[in-house]
Formats: sequence, C-alpha cells, structure tokens
Amino acid sequence: MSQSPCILIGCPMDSGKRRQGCLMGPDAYRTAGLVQALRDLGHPVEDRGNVTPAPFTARDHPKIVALEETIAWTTALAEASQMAMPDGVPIFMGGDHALSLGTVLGVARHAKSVDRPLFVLWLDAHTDFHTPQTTDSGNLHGTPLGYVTGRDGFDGFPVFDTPVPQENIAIIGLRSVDAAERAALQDTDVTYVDMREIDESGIAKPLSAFLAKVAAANGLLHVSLDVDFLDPSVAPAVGTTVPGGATVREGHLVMEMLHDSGLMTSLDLVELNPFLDERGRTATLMVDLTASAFGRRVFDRPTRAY
Ligand code: B3U
Ligand code: MN
Ligand code: MN
Repeated sequence: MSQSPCILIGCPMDSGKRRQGCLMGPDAYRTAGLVQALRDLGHPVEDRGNVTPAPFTARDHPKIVALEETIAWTTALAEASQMAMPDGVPIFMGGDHALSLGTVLGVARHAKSVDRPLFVLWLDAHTDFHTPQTTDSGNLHGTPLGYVTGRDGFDGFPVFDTPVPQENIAIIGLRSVDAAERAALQDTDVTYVDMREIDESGIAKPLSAFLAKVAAANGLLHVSLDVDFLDPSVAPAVGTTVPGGATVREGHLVMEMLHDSGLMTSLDLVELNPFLDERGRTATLMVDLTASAFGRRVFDRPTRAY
C-alpha cells in the first residue's frame, strides 16, 4: 500500500507567550532527523521550508502579548495549511501553540471545501480554551481552542467562519486548567480527559471512543501535540512544564493508535523550546512519537477498526 505524502511546514512562531526559544523548533526537528524517519517508513516527504508572518505593525497592548504579530502568523499559517491539505498530511513544526490558531483555521477551510466534518484531538497539559478577554497571562498560546470553537473576543483575527463543533473536540492529558477555562468548558460538549482519568482507566479508552466518533462521521482529524502533554522528566524542553504528564509509552500508544486508525489528516508539533533541551532528547522523542504516528511499530499486529 502506498504511504501518504508528508508535507513538512516550519512554523517558527514565538509570539504566543513571553519566554522565547520556540522559533528554533523547526530546525531542531530537522536536525533530529524527522525527514529521514518518515522516509524510512515509506512516506514521500516534502519539506516546504518555514512560513513567515504576513506584514504587521506591533503596538503596545496593556494585557495581550504580541497581538498583531500573532494575528499576522494566523493569516499566513491558515493559508499555508489550507494549501497543503490536498497534497498530503501536513506536519506543522512549531513554534508555540498559538500557531494552531492558523493551522486549524486553514484545515477547517479545507474541510468545508471538501464537505467533511473536522475533528480536533488536543494532547496537552492545558486546555488552551481562553479568549483574549479571559486570559490572565496575556499569552495567546492559551487561546487556540477558544478561537477554533468560535468563542467571542478574537477581534482583529480572521473570522473563523466554520467553527469546530464542541462535540468534535477531545483534549487529553489535562493537569493545569485555569478557573475561567474550567467554568467555560463545563458548559460545553468538548471531551476533556485529565491525568486522573488516564491513571484510572488508561489512555486507550477515551482515545478509542473519540476515534470511533471520527470514523463514524467520515471526519478529518487534526491532531495538536503539545510537548507539555508529556511528563517533563522525559520532555524537559518546554517553557510551561507541569509535573505528572504522559509517559513515553502513553505517548507512543496514542500515536500508534492514531496510525492504526488511518484517520489523522494533519498534525501540529508545538511548544518545543530547543533552548531548554538536554542534548536534543526532547526533539528526538517528538520525532520518535511522530514516527509512531506514521507507522513505526515494534511488531505488526492486525489493524483494529475504530
Ligand atoms: N492557562 C495558562 C497556562 C498555559 C496555557 N498554555 C500554556 N500555558 N502552555 C495561560 O497562560 O493561559
Ligand atoms: Mn498548548
Ligand atoms: Mn500546554
């Protein structure tokens, strides 16, 4: 069976928070061998280089960090993302999580054009469900799920014309949720799975339930993998470490199940800050996880249906 082409898109975006360093992410993935890892699995790989933001004029804002720059990235990334979708599975090499404001917008526009529903799997310690009004930190990397679900308050951003339905979203790995996000999320149909649920029931159970929904709806599936989904003891290169995260094996299991499902149509790799890494170990782990999502396995097993 021929393997789907992988389209690598560098997103050296660093405007979603104060601490700098994620702009080095795309080159860290390249250095850690992402292209070869995917080719070794039989995928044709095209690296489209790095996106640059649309022109913008920075202004001082009392609360929000780098608002105009983030809007400019959102515009540019939405275009790159929409354009890549017909050509294969785009892998967006971040960059901080604010890049998903743009990548999901582009994917949603593509989903509309092919008349298929869009589903989003968010692997993260955080819910990223703020709006520019509710954020305490002023960091827009905490807002993409607010944006893509069509919450109010994103003035100046491209209009998110076809918001992702709440019931099409699952967030897995949670252990740091702000009060305003918790309150807003509790009134929604978003699926949210915290580390306690993972400890008690395992990570496969909520994931297979979600994948079954995607399959039943013939949906597109965008996956957004935040480095802080993983425990900082195995993935230290991230600005917002939260102890008690997913293990290496839980990470691989999620990625292997995604591969077996055949459902994933686009992938963000976000929040890697190579400045904080230890001899490239986090970048290497992220590359290995991506390889699992594209078919690397220890032994062949009969493919399971979701
Ligand atoms: N919810 C907090 C913390 C946070 C969100 N995403 C990350 N950190 N990486 C905030 O700033 O919105
Ligand atoms: Mn995040
Ligand atoms: Mn996070």
